[in-house]
Amino acid sequence: MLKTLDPQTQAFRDDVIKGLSSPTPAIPARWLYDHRGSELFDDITRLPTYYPTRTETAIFHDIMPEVAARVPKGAVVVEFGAGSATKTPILLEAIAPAAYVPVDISGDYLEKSAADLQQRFPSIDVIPVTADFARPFTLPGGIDHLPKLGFFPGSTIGNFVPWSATDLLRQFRALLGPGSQLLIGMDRAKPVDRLLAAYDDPEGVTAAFNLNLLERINRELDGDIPVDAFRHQARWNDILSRIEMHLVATRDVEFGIAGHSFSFAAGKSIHTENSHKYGPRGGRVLLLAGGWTPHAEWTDGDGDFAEVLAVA
Ligand code: AVJ
Repeated sequence: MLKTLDPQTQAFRDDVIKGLSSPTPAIPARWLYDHRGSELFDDITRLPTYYPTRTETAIFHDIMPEVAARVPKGAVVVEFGAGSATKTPILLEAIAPAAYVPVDISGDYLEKSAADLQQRFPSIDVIPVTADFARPFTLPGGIDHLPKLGFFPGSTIGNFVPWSATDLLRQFRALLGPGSQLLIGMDRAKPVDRLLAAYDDPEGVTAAFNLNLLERINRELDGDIPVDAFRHQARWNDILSRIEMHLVATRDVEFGIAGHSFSFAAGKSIHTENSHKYGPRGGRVLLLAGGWTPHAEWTDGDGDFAEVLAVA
């Protein structure tokens, strides 16, 4: 039976049907973040083996005076993503911008976090924008004349394959304008055992995060995937310098989603996320290719994670 779906669910269904019909099945990583997925990701950020969040937070505490010295007074901070409750306040505190514009596709979560930040920073004009930041959108009115700082923490850029990462960076440049700056977090390449532990924790939280995608498909798209027939796997792809998350069928299975049927032989996988890891040069080249010239870069003492400030 044909059901009328909201545009978001329709886009989800189209991505899932198309993705699972491919000879190399894959589903775009953005669909991992429904309400449950966002909760599980939050749990991931506190895992002992998941180093990026705590490392970047520590870097922020160290570098904010230097960042503030390089950002003009009365700027507008545009954050790509709703903002992390721990990282965003460190930046807002340090640079005291005139306005803060968080951009996120999930309207509910965005409104909530924007309201919290507005209460905490009454002198900053908090203007949330509900949009997919990976697609062209426009900034709210009244801030055209102010200097802009783009903020893209968390190594989210690593979830985009390099050609689409450069497209995204160019789109940020077109949005913010020449002369604007970008503060971006990039995870660094490091020994494979540490990377695998970060994406396949002994507690099984990342496995639950990944498997939630199948539960979401069953919930929202009228699917009957036997979730227990899949297991989480983190793989290091050395030639592409990235962690890949997969869901691997542990036995032959057949299932249906929104009226389409699929069959997976044991061992066949669904590729659900990429997390690219950059060396110092590679990270800078990516930014340059995207139209941004790095002018300052900071890492933690172990060189696990980098924060780059670049100018358009
Ligand atoms: C927040 C999207 C950057 O790639 O490290 C964490 C997502 N996936 N564990 C990352 C993620 C599995 C995370 N990003």
